[in-house]
Parts: sequence; structure tokens; C-alpha cells
Amino acid sequence: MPFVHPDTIRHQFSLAMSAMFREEVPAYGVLMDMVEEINTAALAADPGLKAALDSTDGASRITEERHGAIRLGTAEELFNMRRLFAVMGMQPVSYYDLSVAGIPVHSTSFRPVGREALAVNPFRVFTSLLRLDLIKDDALRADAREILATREIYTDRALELIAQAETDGGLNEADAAEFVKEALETFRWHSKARLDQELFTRLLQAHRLIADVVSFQGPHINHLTPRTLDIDAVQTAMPKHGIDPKAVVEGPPSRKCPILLRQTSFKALSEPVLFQGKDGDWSEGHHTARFGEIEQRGAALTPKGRALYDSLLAQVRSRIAPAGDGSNSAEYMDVLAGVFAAFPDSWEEMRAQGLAYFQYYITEAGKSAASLPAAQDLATLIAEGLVAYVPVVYEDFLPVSAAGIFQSNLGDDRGEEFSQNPNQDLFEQALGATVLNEFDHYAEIEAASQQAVLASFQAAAAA
Ligand code: OOG
Ligand code: NI
Repeated sequence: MPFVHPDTIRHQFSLAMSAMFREEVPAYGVLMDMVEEINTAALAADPGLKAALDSTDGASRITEERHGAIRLGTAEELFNMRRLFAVMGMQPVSYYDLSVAGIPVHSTSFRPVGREALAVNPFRVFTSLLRLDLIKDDALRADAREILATREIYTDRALELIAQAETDGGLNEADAAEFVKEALETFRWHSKARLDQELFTRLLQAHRLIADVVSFQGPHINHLTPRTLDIDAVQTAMPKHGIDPKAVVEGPPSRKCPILLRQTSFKALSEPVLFQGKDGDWSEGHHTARFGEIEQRGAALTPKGRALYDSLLAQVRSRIAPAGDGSNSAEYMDVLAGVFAAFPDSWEEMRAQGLAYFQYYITEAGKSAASLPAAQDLATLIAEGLVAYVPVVYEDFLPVSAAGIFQSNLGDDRGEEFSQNPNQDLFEQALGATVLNEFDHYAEIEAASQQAVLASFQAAAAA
């Protein structure tokens, strides 16, 4: 039997995960419906937007599109997570150090790489590894290590199927279907804690995040984020649907030409969980872990564009830090918009200055040109209207935004603060691989589209 394409397995997995999460967290369903409605309206209001999407990543991919997030406890869990995601064609891209923002994790994102794979289904998972080395309390660190040492987050069958896919080079249809079902088990919510309430409380006091990672049987998917075409509309609409959004939208301000990633989330839900006492009886407690998020994606920036983004954002944050309670939201948004006025807001200008990556395509005029120019340079073809370009979509994450999302969901009593302490080597040792450089992959997409355009003009001229 032939192997099922990894892109197909990923697509099936992302649908299964979405169905599971929708059942577990009803507010996610409300958000999905809202986003779909707003996306439909945005496309109807702007025919140019639909055409632009169709000529790049495809308007149809948008409603299917989502990312999730998990938090892992041990190096071995991360190692096997890389193997699990590889079965679905997802690779670790970029290293994110969240200790800068007082969060004891470092992270990567598992995602498909390359234009075709992204077009089938861009499903990504922001994956964090807890850094017990940052916990100062020795006894607590030892307890957390001990609890995690006896945890197995994968089913036996999932591990078998991963090994089989590695050895054989793929999975047939029946095995792929079983893999999706077995892999999903790892991401499921478990309401029974693996430790007693006393240790849970101590972990919670050290840092809420530590309690979340250590206490349960698995790394429950903590949010699934649909992509919207108009995040400001969703932010405004959320309260009308009984959902309380975080104070400010993370990332760049609203612009004519969207860049990178804008995100907003709603607060984690307090959910009942069970703790076993010394007498063996279970008693009810509460835990907040799962929340909702939405995102709007814009252009991928070059290292030069990203440096400009980072420096403008740092300027904003040195002037005003968004308050968790929303008391200075309007002021923050004003400062953000003011400072970002320095970032060019037209595709022409961003291209001229080398701030963003673009994909090139042959226009209708180009396709029907009576006499085709041979081997011209791109600039001339663009000037003659035979070739046009659209930005490459940003497929990754932003550490400052991610920190804001974490923080808005950890509540006010965040516990211990940590100082900046990146350790990519340690992370990659645990992962068992190096993370890919996101810029290389955007550059590749851009270069491939330039070559394809030039090659078809050369071929037509030679014919
Ligand atoms: C991950 C938060 C980061 C994003 O979209 O930036 C994130 C987490 O809370 O585990 O999902
Ligand atoms: Ni997220």
C-alpha cells in the first residue's frame, strides 16, 4: 500500500485536534464561528484582498488555518514530540527565549516548511519546554523532576507508529488514521492531577506555569488559534459574544499593509480538577490553563525589516507597558501607532528598502503579451506591468507577543521572576536537532518565485 503524504496526515490531525478542542472548550467554537463570519465579511468587502490571497497562499486556506500551543516537561518529551510532528511534515523553526519576559520556558514552533506544504495546511504548534534549571528552590525543583521522570505522555501505539514511519519512510492509510487517533491522545485534557494538592499549591506559588506543566498526565493543548483577516473587528466583537479579550492586541499596529503577526487572546478558564489525598479519595480543586486566541498574519520581514520592527517595538515599550487590566490600552495603542509611523506602509516602499519578502507572479497582461521579452530583469518586467508581487505570509511567532499571551493567561500572581537567559544549545540537545532559521525559508520562497517567473519568460521567448 502506498504511503499517505505527511501533509495529508497533518491536515487530518489538525481537523481532529480542532474537533476535540471544540468539544472540550466551547468558547473556542464561539470564536471559530465569529472569525469565520468576520473573514467572510472582510473578503466580500474587499475583492482585491481575495484576489491577492488567491494568488499567494489561497483564500481557502484561511478558515482552515490555526495554531496550537503545548508546554512540555522534559527533554525526552521534546525529543519525541519532534519525531511525532515529523510524521506530519512539521519541523522545528526558530528558537524563542521566554525567560526575558519572566517565563521559565524556551520554545520553538513545529510547522510545515515550503510553499506547497503550507498551502495544503499551515497547522503549527508553539511548543515550549519548561526550564526547571530556573527554579531557585532546590527541594521544589527535585520534586518536580521526580514527578516528571515517571510520566509518559505518548501512548505505546503512537511511539510504535512513529518508529515504523521512521524505518519505512511513511505510513499507509490504515496506519496513518490510527496514528492521528493515537497522537491526539497526547494533547487531551486530563482532569485528574498526578500529584497531591499540597505539592500542586507549592508549584503554583513558584510559578503558575510550572504547576500547569508538571501536574497532569499530558501536555494538554492550551489553545487553538484561528486566523482572522480583521483582528480589530474580532477584538471589538468579542465582548458582544460574552468573551472577555486581553487588554491590547500584541504585535504591530493596524496598518494598510499588515506585517508579521497581530494576536489577541481571552483569559484562561478556571476548570475543575481532581487531586488524590493520602487516603486515596479524590477531592475537587481548580486550575486555569486553557484559553482562546486569534491572530492576523501579515508580511514576513527580512532581517533588516525585523530589526526595524524590534527597535520600534522596544521604543514603544520603553515609553509605555500595557497594563494587564486595560487601564492604559488606548494610550498604548496611540504610542504604538505613533512610533510605527516610521515603518513604511506601502509594499513598493518596503520592497525598495528590502524590508519584506515577496512572491512574484505573471500578471494577466504578462500572460497575454504579444511579444515576450527574453531574459529581462525583474525590475523591467515589473515596470512594464508584466510581473507583479505580493508579500510572503509570516508563518512564525514573535517572542514579545508570545510573552504577552502567556502573561495575560497566568493572572497577576505570577510568582518568581526570571532574568534573560537564552540557552539554544541546551534546547537543541533536548530536541535532538537544530531548529531551522525562519529567514532562510522565506528567502527560499522569494527566490523560487523569482526564478519561476524569469524562467517562463525565457522559455516563452525561446519558443
Ligand atoms: C504559548 C503562548 C504563545 C503565541 O501565539 O504566541 C503563543 C503558551 O501559552 O503555551 O501561543
Ligand atoms: Ni498562540
